[in-house]
Amino acid sequence: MDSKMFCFQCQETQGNKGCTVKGICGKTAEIANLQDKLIYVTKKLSAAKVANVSKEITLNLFCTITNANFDAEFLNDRINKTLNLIPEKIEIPENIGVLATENEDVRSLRELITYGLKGMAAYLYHANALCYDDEQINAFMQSTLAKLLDDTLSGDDLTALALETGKVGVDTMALLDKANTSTYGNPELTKVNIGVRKNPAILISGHDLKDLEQLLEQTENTGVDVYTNGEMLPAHYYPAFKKYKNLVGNYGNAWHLQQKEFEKFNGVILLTTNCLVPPKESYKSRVFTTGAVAYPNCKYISEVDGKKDFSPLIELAKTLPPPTELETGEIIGGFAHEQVFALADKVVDAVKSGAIKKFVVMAGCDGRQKSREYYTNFAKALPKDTVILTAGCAKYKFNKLDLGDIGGIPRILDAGQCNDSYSLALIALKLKEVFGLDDVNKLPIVYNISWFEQKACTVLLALLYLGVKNIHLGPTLPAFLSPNVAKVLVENFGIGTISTVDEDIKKLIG
Ligand code: SF4
Ligand code: SF3
Repeated sequence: MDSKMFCFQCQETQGNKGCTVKGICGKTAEIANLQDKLIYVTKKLSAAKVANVSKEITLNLFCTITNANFDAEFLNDRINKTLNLIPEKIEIPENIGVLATENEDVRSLRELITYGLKGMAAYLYHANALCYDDEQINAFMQSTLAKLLDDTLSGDDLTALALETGKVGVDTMALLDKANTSTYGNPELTKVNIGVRKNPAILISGHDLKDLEQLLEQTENTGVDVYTNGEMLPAHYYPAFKKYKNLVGNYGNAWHLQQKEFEKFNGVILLTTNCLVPPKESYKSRVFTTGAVAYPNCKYISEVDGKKDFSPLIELAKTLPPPTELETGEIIGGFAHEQVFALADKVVDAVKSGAIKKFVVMAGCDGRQKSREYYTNFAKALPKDTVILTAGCAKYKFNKLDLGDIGGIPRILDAGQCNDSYSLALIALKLKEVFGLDDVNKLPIVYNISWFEQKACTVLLALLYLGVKNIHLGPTLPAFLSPNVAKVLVENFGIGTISTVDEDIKKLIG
C-alpha cells in the first residue's frame, strides 16, 4: 500500500497546503488512497449512466467526507460494489487522486465542485432516510461527477458548474428542510438543558434525525437516558422530540472536544455522521457507528428493512455509570425560518427603530485550531445592537456566552444544523421582501463564516448562488483554491478572510 497520500479537502489540512503522510484528522495514507479510489470509481459509474444507482453514489460521496469513515473494509466494500455496477470492466490508473489533474486551476475548480457534491450527498442521505428524494438532484450529482472526468471543460465551464452546484445545494438543503419539518414539525424556541441526570445514558452525535427518533423509541422506559452532542443539539428544537422524557439535554460541545468529553460521558456513544475523531482506547469499546460512519473495531449498526436495532447500545449502556457533569444551565435555540417569521413584526420594528443595527451571520463549522478563538472574541466584541444568526457547529464558539437580548429577541439566534443555513437564507430573503429591497446585499446583514469540512463548501456555494456578496471566510481560505480561482472569488463575490477582531469589527460593523 502506498505510504503517500494527498488530501486538502478540509480547513485543518497540513500547513494549509495538504496532508501528504497522514491526515491531521487521523486518516492514514491507506484510507486516503481508498477514498480517492472510491471517488474515481463513483465518477466512472456516473459516466456509465447506469439507472437506479443514486443511493450508491450518495453513500460513496458521503463516506469520503472529513471525519466520517476510517474503515478500510467498509471502503473496499463500497469500491467493489461500485465496480460491479459498472457494465464494462474498467482499468484503474495509478494516479487517480487530486494531483492527477495537472493544471492547478482546473484541479482547484474540480475539487471545489467535488466537495460541494460531497456535502450535498450528506444532506441528501439524511433526506433519503426520511423517504424524501429528488430525481433532479440525483441526476445533477451524476452528470456533474461524470463531467469531472472530462478534460475538454474549460475554467469558465467549471466555474459555471460550481455555481450550479450551489443552486442544487440550495435545492438539497430545501429538500432536507422539508423532510425534517414535515416529519418532526417546525423548530421552535427551546431551552436545552446542558446538565446531567444520574441514569446510565447514550450520547448521540451527528446530523441524522431518523437515527435519533429510532434511538428514542427504543430507549423509552428502559431507564437509559439520551443526550445529544455536537450537531445533534438542534434536534431538541423539533416538537416531535419533546415528548420523549428520556431525551435529557445536550452534553458537551463541538466535535473536536470529543476525546475529552466522550471519556467523561461514561456511557455509550453513537456517531450517526461526521465528525468522528479517532476514539481513544479508553472509551473505544463504548463507541458505535452507523450510516456513512465507520471506524475499525467500533461496532457498526446496519439498517435492516428500514430499521436499526439499537438494543446492543441499550444493553451496554445499562452496565455503565451515568455521565460526569461538565456544566449546568441551558442554551436557547430553535430560530429556524418559521420561528423567526413568527417574530417578524418584532424583528422588523427593532430594525426600523434602530434597536437592531446589524445581523451577523456566524454559521459554519467549529474546529480545533487555536486561531478559532477569534470567533469567540468576535462575538464578544460585537456591539450590543447586533444579532448573531448561526447554524452548524460553529455556534459552540459562542453559544454559551451571555450576550443578552434586544427587546426580547436573543442576540444569538440558532437556526440549527449546518444544513439549516438554508433557514438563514430564507430569513434574509424574507427581510429583503419586507423592506422592499431589490438586492439581498442591501440588507443590514454581514457574513463572517467559519468553515471546516465539505458541507460548509456546499453552504458557501449555495450562498454564492443566492447572490450573497462579501462573505468573510475563515479562519483561513481553503487550500484547494488556486491563486487564480481565489482571485475570481474575490473579484466577483468580494470573498475575503479574517484579520483581527478589531479590524473586522470596524470593517463589517462600521
Ligand atoms: Fe487532511 Fe483534512 Fe484530508 Fe484529513 S480530511 S487528510 S485533515 S485535508
Ligand atoms: Fe460540524 Fe463536522 Fe461542519 Fe455540520 S459536525 S458543521 S464540522
